[in-house]
Amino acid sequence: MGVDFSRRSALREQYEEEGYVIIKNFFGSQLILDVRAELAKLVDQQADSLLASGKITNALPNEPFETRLYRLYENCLDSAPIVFRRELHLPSLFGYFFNSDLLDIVEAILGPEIRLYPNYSVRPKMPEWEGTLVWWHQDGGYTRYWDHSDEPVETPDVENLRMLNLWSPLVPAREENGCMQFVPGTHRLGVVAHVKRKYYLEIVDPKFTPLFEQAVSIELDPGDMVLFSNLLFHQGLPNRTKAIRWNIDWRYQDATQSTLRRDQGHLARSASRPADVVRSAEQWSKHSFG
Ligand SMILES: O=C(O)CCC(=O)C(=O)O
Repeated sequence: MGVDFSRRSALREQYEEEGYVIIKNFFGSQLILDVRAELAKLVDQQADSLLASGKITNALPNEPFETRLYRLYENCLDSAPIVFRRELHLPSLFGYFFNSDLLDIVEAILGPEIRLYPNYSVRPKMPEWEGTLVWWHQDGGYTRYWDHSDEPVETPDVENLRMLNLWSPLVPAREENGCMQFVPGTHRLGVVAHVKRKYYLEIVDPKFTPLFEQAVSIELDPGDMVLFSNLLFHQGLPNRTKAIRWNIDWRYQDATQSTLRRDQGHLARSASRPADVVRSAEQWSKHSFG
């Protein structure tokens, strides 16, 4: 495909203005099928362990990808996985995380030294469960207050992180099944205070809450993606359907900076350390989370 220089500049301008930019039809249908097939194997493993623990008696092998994990856990949603992370060193995900057309766009925004930040997830957003309700927040809020421990820890320098978030659905994401919402332009506000909720952080300062009325729903189809700032106010709506809203989200960072974490991520582009760049699906599947 390839994204030419003037298109990359236009995307960058829109990203800087609004704090996000949507790109439709970016990932191909075969890649999406491959990812879904590999994730279906993770769901098989979940079914096996539920069977082994006696929590279910039927592994529902014929249930579709869109519903199986939910049906497996519907009587014990509290123990359902909220995200997959360590499991994501799957060959197909190389096609998302290290996609060279995507990295060209990322390079236009972050510069030539790029790492995949050590925070990449697949979220099976379940119907009707508070554990998958992501309140209004900035990702920078997590980096500052609550990223690598159970308790909030104040981390300085978050505003200076040159970081870019990506989100792409594996099923159509609509308001009804819990698509994300953004408040355009809020990436200019710096990192604001967040409070800790049971599962997530939330922005509750009345100085900022009127901004939520300007929320835009980010409805996307598989293959589409949205790039957004780690400072943009965003939330995930409740999933009011009976199916799972599966998505992938991941982040890139200027690799010359500190991750502000113990984990160092994985190099995606580098002129200074070319030997450390992840170059193939096979290599990716041999690495581990971190
Ligand atoms: O997927 C969602 O509903 C929310 C995801 C999110 O907040 C993020 O990717 O930063």
